[in-house]
Amino acid sequence: MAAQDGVGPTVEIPGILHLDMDAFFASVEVRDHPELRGLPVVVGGAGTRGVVAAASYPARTRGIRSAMPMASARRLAPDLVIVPPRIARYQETSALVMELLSSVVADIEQISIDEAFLDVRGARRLFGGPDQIASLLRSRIRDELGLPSSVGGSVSRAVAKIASARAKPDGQLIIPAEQTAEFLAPLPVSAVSGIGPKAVASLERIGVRTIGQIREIPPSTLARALGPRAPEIIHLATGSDRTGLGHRVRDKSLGTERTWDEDLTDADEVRRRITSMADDVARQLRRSDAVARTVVLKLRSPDGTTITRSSTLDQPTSSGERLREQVVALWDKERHRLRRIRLAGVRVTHLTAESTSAVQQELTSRSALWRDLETAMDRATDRFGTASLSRGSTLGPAADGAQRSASSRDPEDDRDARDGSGL
Ligand code: TTP
Ligand code: MG
Ligand code: MG
Repeated sequence: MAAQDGVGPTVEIPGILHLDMDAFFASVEVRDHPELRGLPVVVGGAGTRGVVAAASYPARTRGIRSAMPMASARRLAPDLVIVPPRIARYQETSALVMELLSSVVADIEQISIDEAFLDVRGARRLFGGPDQIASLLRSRIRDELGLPSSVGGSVSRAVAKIASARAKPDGQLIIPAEQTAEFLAPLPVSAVSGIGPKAVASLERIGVRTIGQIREIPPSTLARALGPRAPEIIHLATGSDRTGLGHRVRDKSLGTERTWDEDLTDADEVRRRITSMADDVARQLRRSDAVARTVVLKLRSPDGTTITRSSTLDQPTSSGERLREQVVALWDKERHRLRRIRLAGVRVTHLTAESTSAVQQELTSRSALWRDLETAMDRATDRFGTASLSRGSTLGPAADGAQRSASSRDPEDDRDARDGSGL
C-alpha cells in the first residue's frame, strides 16, 4: 500500500470503504432477544403472503434468502423463528451506526439503512490504513452496538461494494490497487452492481460470463454488444475504474480563477500569482469553516491548451501554507508544458465542515501555529483589506504597500507573493 504524502493526482491506497451490516434486521432482533442466537431467524410477515425481509446467517445455511416467500422459508427450516418487523427500532439502530461511523471518518455517504461508503484516505494518519480503520469500525460497532458488520475496501466504489459482499459475514476484505484486476477476474459480471440483467444477457450472448473474460474480448465486439456502456464496463474489467473518486467531482468546491490580458511568460511570476490565489482560497475556506483535501491547479495557454492537475492531501486543511505548497509543487511539475499562461485557477474540492471533521486537525504544532496565525490574519484582512497585513515571505522588494490597492478582490494585485517557501 503506497502511503503517499506528497503530490500526485492519484493516491493509490484502497481508501474507499463500503460497510454493510450483516443480516441487519435479523441481527438487531437476535441482539435484543439473545435466546435466538444461533437459530434460523427471519424478519418478515408471518402470513401466507409474507416474505422474508432479512435472514440470519444460520437461516441462510438452510438456503433462506431475502425476498423469498415465507412459505418457502418455512419448508426449508421447519424450526424457523419468524420475527415481525420493528422498523422504528432498525431506523434508530441505523442512526447509531451512522453516528459511530461519522465519529471516526469525516467523509461518509449513507446509501441505505444498513450501509455506507467511507473515504478514509484522509483519516489514515490518525487511525492507520484502510485495514486498521475497517477493524476499528467493525469492533466498535460490535462492542458498542452489539452487531456484526462487514467492510470492503478498494480504490473504487464499485469494487469496495463487491469486496464487502465477499467478506460477509463478519469480515473485511481490502483489495490493494494492484490486485484489483486479479480480484475481479473470476467474478461473474453480475457481481458489479452497475451491470444489470440486460448487460449480463448481452455479455452472455458473446460468451462472456466473468469479469476477466471481458478483457479478452476485442473492444469493437464489446461495443457492439453493450452499446454506449462499453467503455465503462471495460474500465471495470481492467481494474482501472475510479468511480468512487469520480463521483466526488460533484462535491462542493470553491476556488478562484483569473484571465490576464497579457500572457504571463515568466515562471516566477506565474508562481507568485498562483501562491497568492492559494492564499485567497484558504481564506475562503476559513470563512466558510471548511477544510479541503484536494487542491486543483488549472492553467491555460493562449492557444486554449488547458492543463488541470490535482493533488490530494492526507489531511484536510484550510491552511494557506499547505495549499501554497501543493500548487507550487503542481506548477513545478507542469511548467515545462506551457510557455505562456493566459488563465490560471486554484480550486479546492472534497470539502468537509471543519466542525464535523474528525480528521481535519493539523497534527503538527507548526501547522497549528500557522492556522492561528492565518486566522488572525483573516480577521485583520476582513477589517482592513488585504493590503494591511502580509506575511514576511510574501513581501517582495517593491512591496512596501505604496502601490497596492486595499481591495481584497484581486489578491495577486495587492499581495505580491514573491516566494512560496514559507517563513
Ligand atoms: P441488506 O444489507 O441487503 O441485507 P442484510 O443486511 O439483511 O444481509 P447482508 O448480510 O447480506 O447484508 O439489507 C439490509 C436490510 O434491509 C435487511 O436486513 C432487511 C431490509 N431488506 C428488506 O426489507 N427487503 C429486502 O428485499 C432486502 C434485500 C433488504
Ligand atoms: Mg446488510
Ligand atoms: Mg445493505
